[in-house]
Amino acid sequence: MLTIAVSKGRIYEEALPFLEEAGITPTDDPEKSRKLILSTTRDDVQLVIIRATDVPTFVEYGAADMGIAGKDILLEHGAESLYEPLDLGIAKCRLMTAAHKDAPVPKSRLRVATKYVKIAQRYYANLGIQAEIIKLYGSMELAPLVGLADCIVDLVDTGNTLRANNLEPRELIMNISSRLVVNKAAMKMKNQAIAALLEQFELTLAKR
Ligand code: PRT
Ligand code: MG
Repeated sequence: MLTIAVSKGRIYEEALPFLEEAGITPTDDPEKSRKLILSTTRDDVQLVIIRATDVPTFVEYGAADMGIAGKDILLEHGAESLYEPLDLGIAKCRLMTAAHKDAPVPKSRLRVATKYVKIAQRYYANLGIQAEIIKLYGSMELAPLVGLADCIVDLVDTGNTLRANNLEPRELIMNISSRLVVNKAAMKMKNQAIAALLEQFELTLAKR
């Protein structure tokens, strides 16, 4: 049995065509079902539906053989222990800094609100900027509006969320897309099955 970890929402929706071309069609819709393990039209493949941030953990420990996760999540998790054989080019966005339109240049240490603590720390350290990183779990956009932070580090797609909150994008930290990750032991033990899937995914990518 091959277990693939995916999160609900945008990653699942965009990953579905890849899975379907490999003959993997889930027998339930995760948006409607409460099941966390979904069987598929292939007896040898099941999906586990988990939070996006938990995908690297499940794959790292071998609870899932492979998974699909955003590069943002992988970098923040520190996914050195995983193989990352494929950029699926889905769920694309940009990791950016953003601030209020008329934000003054901070006089002292820059305060940055984000859920990407490690990435932000590395980013500002590389620039030689002293920054205090404040960990939030959501609604980052609120932080500059209420004086919690000078700026935020967050994902931007259309920019609508920033605009709706009178914030503007500033610096691009990196372009983000979702990657296929594979557990290292599974890569050896289930090599045939995984290699066949990878090949199928590559074919799907090549057709795009
Ligand atoms: O929602 P939940 O708390 O369960 O988990 P999650 O937020 O980690 O999952 P989800 O499904 O929202 O995102 C999963 C992955 O999708 C992320 O890890 C990214 O790799 C990728 N992705 C692509 C995005 C976006 N685009 C995106 N726009 N993830 C989040 N957003 C959010 C962003 O954080 C901001 O709040 O959308 C808002 C900005 O969008 P625009 O269009 O208004 O700019
Ligand atoms: Mg979300």
